[in-house]
Amino acid sequence: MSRQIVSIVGGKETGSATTYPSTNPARPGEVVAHVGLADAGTFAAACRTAKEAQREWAKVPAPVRGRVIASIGRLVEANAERLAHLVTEEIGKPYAEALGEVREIVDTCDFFLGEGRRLYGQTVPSEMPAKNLFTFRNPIGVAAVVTAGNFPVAVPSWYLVPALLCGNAVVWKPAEYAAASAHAMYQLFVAAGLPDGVLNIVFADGAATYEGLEQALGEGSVQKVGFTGSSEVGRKIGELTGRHLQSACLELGGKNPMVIMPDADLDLAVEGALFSGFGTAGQRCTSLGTVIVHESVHDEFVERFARAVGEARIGDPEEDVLAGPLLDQKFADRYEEYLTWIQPHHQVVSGNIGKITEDNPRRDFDGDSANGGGLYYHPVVVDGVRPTDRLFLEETFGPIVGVTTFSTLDEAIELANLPGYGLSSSIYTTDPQHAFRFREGISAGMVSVNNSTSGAEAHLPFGGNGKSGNGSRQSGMWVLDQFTRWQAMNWDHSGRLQKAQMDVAEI
Ligand code: UN1
Repeated sequence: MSRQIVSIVGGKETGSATTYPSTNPARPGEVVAHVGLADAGTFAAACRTAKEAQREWAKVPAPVRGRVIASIGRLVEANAERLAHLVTEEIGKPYAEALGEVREIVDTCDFFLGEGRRLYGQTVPSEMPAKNLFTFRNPIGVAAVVTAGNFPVAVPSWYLVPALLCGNAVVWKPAEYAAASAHAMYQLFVAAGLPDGVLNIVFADGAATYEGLEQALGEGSVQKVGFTGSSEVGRKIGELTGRHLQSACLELGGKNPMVIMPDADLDLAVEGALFSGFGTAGQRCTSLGTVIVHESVHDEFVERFARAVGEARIGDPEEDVLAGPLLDQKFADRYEEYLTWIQPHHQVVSGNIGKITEDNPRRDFDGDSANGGGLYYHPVVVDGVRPTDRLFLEETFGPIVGVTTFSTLDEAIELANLPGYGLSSSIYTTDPQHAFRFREGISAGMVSVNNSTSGAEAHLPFGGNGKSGNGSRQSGMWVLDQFTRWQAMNWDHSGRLQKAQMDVAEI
């Protein structure tokens, strides 16, 4: 049954200029929600409304705001299955993963609810007698949060929960193709007791969002932009925010490497590569891009990996499958473009490529492949990838993994850093020396040893360097620095004017 949804600003539904159909990628003819899209003016107005509401919200004591976060966590937990089924229906994420994604919102709330009773500042010694120095964390004001649809609820919660806890108001612009999931999560958040205007949801296309953001930044009603999406758009958001002397928290793409040492447990490595490369149909920013395997174990690894990929269950995301369909038609179109990057010097070792149809079938496939069917694609492993290939250098958001070889660990690290992203990475080895040398040399924000490139836990710093972001971190206690600004206070009770650097106490 399809729904009609529109933006909600200051607790009120707004009108919309156009409508976007968010469809079920397993059955593209099926509309999950008709989404009313707002214009740039509505986006900017939402930021002004948020600015008003923020003043009162900031006055609510942080422990009380923490209790609201606790209620959000409980409400999400109580509605976890309903929300997860909606995520599966709208973006085709396998149900077990969707439930895990909802779990990640609860984890984030669990982590931050206690922060309401901490949110520590410091007392700092002064260089002068009878003078006290303090630091305080102040809310920044309004955060505009623009999120992707591959994690339509968990990743937004990484921004929303700490931003709200710290006393900020939020204008959230979710991806249109995941709007119903976002809308359902929004309703749970506000039902937990957020005053009107503190959290606003605006559905808009990219151009209206950019224009609205520009206006809001110009009017001084946005102090932080949180953005998860492509490196290309992230660069534009970073430039726009910088022009207005505000900062952006950018979580962008990845070309995440997995290094397999000759001493690795190959069974474990195959399992890790399979999940990293093809879980979520390869559509995580942490998905595996290239396997960099030692030349001595290359043949054996590739043979086992190709077999595992061939046997993996792809199909109906409500079932127990490794991957369902791609997120949306626009991602399927882009993925078809990535397939054209396959060169004559490459060997496709996984079998068929392209969309799974009756004419291009896959064994054990249990999705709908008839009449154009769902957006299901063959998982692809490409061997013989060279460091100069597009397939090696650029992010391919979808089920395609490259394989290349190395002879020394230094060479592997150099290859792993070459594409210039720096989000996640992984090494399979039984030698701790190798693991630590890799950790030191890799430019990624996240390093796994004997585990997948994807699947970070919600209380660690999540984020990347280089083309993967501007060094900001999206989760755990580190995110508090995104949503608060430090204020320093000095209090002189000596009864005279003591001048810093000039009146230095003698021993
Ligand atoms: C993303 O794809 O934007 O670490 C985030 C992971 C997930 C989050 C991915 N917890 O793979």
